[in-house]
Amino acid sequence: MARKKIIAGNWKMNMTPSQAVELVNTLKDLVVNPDVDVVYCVPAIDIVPVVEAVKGSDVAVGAENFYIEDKGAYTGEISAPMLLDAGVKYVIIGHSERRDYFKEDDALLNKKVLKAFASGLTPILCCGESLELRERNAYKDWINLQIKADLEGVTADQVKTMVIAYEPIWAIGTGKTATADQAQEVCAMIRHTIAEMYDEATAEAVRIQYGGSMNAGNAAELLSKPDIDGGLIGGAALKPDFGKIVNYNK
Ligand code: 3PY
Repeated sequence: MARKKIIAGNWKMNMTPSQAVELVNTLKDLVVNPDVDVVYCVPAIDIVPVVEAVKGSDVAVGAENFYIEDKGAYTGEISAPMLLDAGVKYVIIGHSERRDYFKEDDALLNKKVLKAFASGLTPILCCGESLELRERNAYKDWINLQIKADLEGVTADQVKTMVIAYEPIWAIGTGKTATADQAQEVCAMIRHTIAEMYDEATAEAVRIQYGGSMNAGNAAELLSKPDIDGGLIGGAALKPDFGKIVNYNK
């Protein structure tokens, strides 16, 4: 069965609650495309108003992060049951900004992936290489190591439902985008790795996004590639342009 495209905005640390509602209202009629699943991954404080604002539409809401315990003395953290109760469906895990600034390593990210599944959240698991790794042609091994470590103990049935986002770090917030061929090469490699770890049916089912300066100008070409099943969108998710990305095939 053909994989349905999934376009998710990663708002990062942008949008106050009132700005968030304004943005959702601006985008309301622009993000309608029956061929695409649309997700807004928003800061924790925006979750409740954004869930309210998307009511009646097909847009799902995601979190940008969570912690692996259900509750307790973890000042500043937010748990899976809290997210679920607020109406969240997806959660970004392992964005390079969290790996880098917040020192989240593969051991923790693997626990987050397992916890997300155990709780009923769908992970959007990010992976990707630095410029240095790309330039010395070590990026494929690096990404495969990330995937294998982050998915340890995850079942084939779970992988079939999740999203993996390939985001080369050198293309994040830099305005540089991987070419469609570069992005396709890595997304195909990730699918091949999933086939080796699980089986062909799992590899065929898992949705793999490209992320890293995807915008209204380059989305159609990136999304025409056979192994690119969607996008994780940074800056362009905060503008009406997001609607053009969602409607890349119109
Ligand atoms: C970007 O496009 O900058 C992103 O990091 C998306 O997650």
